[in-house]
Formats: sequence, C-alpha cells, structure tokens
Amino acid sequence: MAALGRHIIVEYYDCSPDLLNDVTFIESCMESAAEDAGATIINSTFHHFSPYGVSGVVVIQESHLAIHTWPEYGFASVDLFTCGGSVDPWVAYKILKEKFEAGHGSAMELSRGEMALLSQKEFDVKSLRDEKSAEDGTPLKTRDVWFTERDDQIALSLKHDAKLYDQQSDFQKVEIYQTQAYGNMLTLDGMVMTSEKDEYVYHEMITHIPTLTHANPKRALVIGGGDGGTVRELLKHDTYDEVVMVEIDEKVIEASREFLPSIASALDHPKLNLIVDDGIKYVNAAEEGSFDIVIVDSTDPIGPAEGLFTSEFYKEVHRILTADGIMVTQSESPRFNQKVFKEIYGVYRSIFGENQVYCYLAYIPTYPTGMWSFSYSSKGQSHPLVNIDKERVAAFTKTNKLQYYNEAIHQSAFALPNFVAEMIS
Ligand code: SPD
Repeated sequence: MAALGRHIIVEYYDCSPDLLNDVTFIESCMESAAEDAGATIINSTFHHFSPYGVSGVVVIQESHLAIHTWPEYGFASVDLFTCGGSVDPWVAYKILKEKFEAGHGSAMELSRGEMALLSQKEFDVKSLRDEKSAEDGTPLKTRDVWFTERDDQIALSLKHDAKLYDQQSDFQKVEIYQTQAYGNMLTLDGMVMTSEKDEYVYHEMITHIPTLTHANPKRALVIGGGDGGTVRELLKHDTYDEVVMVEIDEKVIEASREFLPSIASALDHPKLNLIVDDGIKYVNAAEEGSFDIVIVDSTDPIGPAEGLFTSEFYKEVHRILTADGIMVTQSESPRFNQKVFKEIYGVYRSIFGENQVYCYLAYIPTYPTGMWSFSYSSKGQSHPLVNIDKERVAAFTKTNKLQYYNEAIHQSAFALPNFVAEMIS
C-alpha cells in the first residue's frame, strides 16, 4: 500500500430535495453505503437543521464517511475516508449516488499519508488499547441522530430515534419524532410544537389562567391547538357547556391522535365541537359576544399562522368576546422572537386598551430559549391578579393533579424580568 488512507471527495448534483432533507433517510443511506463497502460501523451522528439541511458522520473502524446536504440546491457533499485495504470506498460512492437520485456526481480520490514520506515511530499501542474491544474484536456501535430547530443565531437540538410521522399537508410539514429525552414530539415546518414530556407547562398555562380568572366561563373558543392539549385542559373545568376548537390542518389532528395519545385524549369529549377549518374565517363569521374565553393556540408567525398575528384578526376576536370575556394567546419568546413579541403587544393594546393587556411567562425546555410568553387581554375589567380566588385555584390544582400551574405560579407568572417589561412598555 502506497498510502495510509484513501480519501474520496464527492459531490452529488440534482438530487431529490426531499430525500436530502430527511435526516433518518440520510443516516440509513450512509450506514448501508458503509456496510456494503465492507466497513464496520462504530458510531453515527446526524443532525437535521431546520428548515433545510443535514450534516452527519458515520465513524467506521476503518475511518469515516461524512456528509452535508443542501436540499434547496439538490446538492450533497460527501467525504469517504478509509484506511487499510478491506473497504472499497467506490462502492459507497455508487450506492449513495443511486439512493440520493443524483442527476450526476463527481469524485476525486486522494492518497492520504504517502508511505514514501513516512517513517514508523516508537509507540506502545498495547498500553492504549481498550482491553474489552481488543478481546472480541467487535467495537460497540452507537447512534446519535439529532433534530435541530434553529435560526441564524440560536439552535436547540434533541436526540431522537425513529421519525413516526412525516407528511406534507396542504399547509405545512407535519412530523412526529420519537425523542429520547422528551417522548414523542410534534414539529410543524421544522419548529417544535409540543412534546409528551413538557407539554403540560404550555397547556396548563394557556388555559387555567383565563378560566380561573373568569367568574363563570360557559363557552370557550380555541383557534389552532390541533394536538388537543389545550382542549384537554379546558375540559377539566365543569363550568364549560361547550368548547369549540377550530384547527386548520387535519393532519395535525391525525398525527396527534395516533402518536400523542395522552395530549389528544379529549378530542372526542362530548362537550367539544371540533371544526377543521380556517380559524380566521370562523372568527369573522362568529356572533358578537358569543365566547367568554378565546384562546389562540397558534404556531409561530410563519406560514399558515401569519394571519393570526394581525390587528384585523384581533379586532374580530374582541368583537366575539362577551362583555367580561378574556383572550389569551401564545405570544412567542421575548428573547428569540423579539420583533414579533414587541409588535403583537402593541396590537393587543390598541384593541383591548392600554391597561387591559398583561404578559405572563412560563418555562418550556423544548421551545427556543426555554422562556415562553402568553398574553392576557380582557374586554371588561377583569384583572388576572385581582379577580382570582386563590382557594378556587388551589382546589382545582389539587383535584386535577396539575403538574405546573398552581396559585403561586398564577401570581408569579405575571412578574416580568425588566428587559421583558421594557420591551412591551
Ligand atoms: N415555537 C412554539 C410555538 C408554540 C405554538 N403552539 C404550540 C401548540 C401546542 N398546543
């Protein structure tokens, strides 16, 4: 052998964008290319970057295979690096070209570590070797596949196993990942919506604060919320005669029913009127003064939820609230989504009145920055910290064994860090 390693630098053009954006697919292609080329896999680590792109490496006993994809250009760059004579990297090249449905590919082989330029050093390899793997010769294989939600400056990654659901609906990409730390997790267009292990924070906070501040809510409207967590919490309150939920995307409901059953558990509740339609259209057509509580459980203001962040929409919400009605919305992260956060509070205040709008916070580990905000706006005079019966809250919290919300959280959630208060003042 004239060199220590063979390094094949590969470029695949005109590949299928969907395939190049699918982290589990890329991982399985890279692993099977390694195996078919004769390599022994030790570890694989792959990241998906929201909204586009996958990076990953398969570490093999004979070195590594690495990839980065640009689905938006149908382009993948790959490094195949092997040591010793037992692996044929060109086999991996051919397999990947076929699997990525590449229109064409180019590759160049480099010899790494020319023997003519090397001389062996004194080095006691035995003392460094892991005894166990040396004994039976089979290194343990490990696997790390990551979902990443990111913008230009911040990223959140969660390690996952299988992707359980993956459908492009008429509105957005709906996916469910089986994460290792947070259970099954719903993402829409690559953004985390809810996960089995921390959903209770969001759903308890978006529902119980308005319901328990209101003296006697009978009718609630939820815009969005297709996973079912918000209506599950609302329907714990006996005061409601009816809860209407209007979700635009049937696939969100379908995926949640199948893979998030504990969140979707009240979707067949007899008091729930579940409507699959555009929430804006529903609100525009709803009768004046017909809801005590309106909850906007929207996605982020990109794609189908954009219209839920406009002053036209909130004027209509104000119209359909009863005289003492309360609106609560998820109002994004004050740190991650500063611009939207500032603007939306201006909109709420211009419609409900300067002193009728309050912001409260909760801590949600799977959302960017972990700090999440909700807005509380009242059409009448109800004040979230004055019109609250602590005993009623304590009794409700206890009976329903809530995991986050309680009478102290009700009070403290409205205490804002200075930088947040300043942003909306
Ligand atoms: N970036 C997360 C925004 C949260 C949107 N709503 C979540 C839906 C849970 N029912």
